Amino acid sequence: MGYKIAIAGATGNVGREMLDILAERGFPADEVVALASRRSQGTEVSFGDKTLKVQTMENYDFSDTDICLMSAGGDISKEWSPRIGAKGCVVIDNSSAWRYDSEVPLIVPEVNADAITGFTKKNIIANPNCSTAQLVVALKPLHDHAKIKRIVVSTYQSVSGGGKEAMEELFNQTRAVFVNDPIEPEKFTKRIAFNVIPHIDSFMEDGYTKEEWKVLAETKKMLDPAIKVTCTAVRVPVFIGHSESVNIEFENEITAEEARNILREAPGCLVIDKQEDGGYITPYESAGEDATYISRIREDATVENGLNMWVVSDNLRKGAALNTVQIAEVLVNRGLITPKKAAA
Ligand code: 2RA
Repeated sequence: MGYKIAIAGATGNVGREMLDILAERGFPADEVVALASRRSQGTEVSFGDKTLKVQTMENYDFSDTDICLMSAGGDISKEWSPRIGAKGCVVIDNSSAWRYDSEVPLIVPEVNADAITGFTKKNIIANPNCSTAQLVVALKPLHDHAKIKRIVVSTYQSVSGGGKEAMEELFNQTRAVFVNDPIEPEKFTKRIAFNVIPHIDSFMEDGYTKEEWKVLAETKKMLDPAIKVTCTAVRVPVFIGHSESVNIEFENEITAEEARNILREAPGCLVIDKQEDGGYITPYESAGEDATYISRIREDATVENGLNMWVVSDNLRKGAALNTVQIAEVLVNRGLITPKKAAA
């Protein structure tokens, strides 16, 4: 007997990816339901070799659904997740609405799967921001070995993190450059084609952006509150794949070779670090893949016990949809939920 799964936000970049990943990984679902806003009602989305007709959330009764994978934005999640949770359906939410709630576990299975048991308080589990997910996958095994004191992260984030319209804006602006059409930024604050923008999400009082703050708060919640984190988040004209330059200061000694060997064995990590032309990963190559790739691992002689590295992953997969499905797999594999149908 399998589970009944709903995908809320099924027509978005991440929702479609969730459907693909559930099918690819053979998630034990008897039934998968695609949900979205009224605007998308009747739209068709693919699930494996099937086509699903999108239904509206408003008209859907979650009572017999076991898990809702939600990627419908923070405002919708704030309103809907508690209601869905109250129906006994566990929500795994991809927005930032619940990540910092002490009664909601924030989970990357390779990092803190054991914290998942806290989900019963609200029946909600939060998925981290894309830039944090890949970062903590790479940091966790190094922290376990040599204890991280401080990290400096500079992100190079693809436009797909901003949704389908952001991808269209990059495409249209790139075309406009070649045909000499005028360029009017719409979703982005400045031109994104052949440019980089040091601004993602809204500005906060201290001059950091919300995206930068998320990296800090989520790393502390999932990995270790004692780690000092500072971040600069930058949007780059890449369609899929977030990259990060990470400078790490450890409490204890660790060499680049030791780090390489630890990361080679670590869950979710793939080291590509040949220290020669092309012997590293780029975001283009990470698209459609599940791994968190680590390249350019080297010692930083400017601090005691310092390492630098380059971390790349498909932001729609490990940064969002894949991690959400992996959280659902933890619930199932640890026997933390049983299909409602079986109980009936
Ligand atoms: C972005 N972090 O890349 C966001 C998506 N969650 O804009």
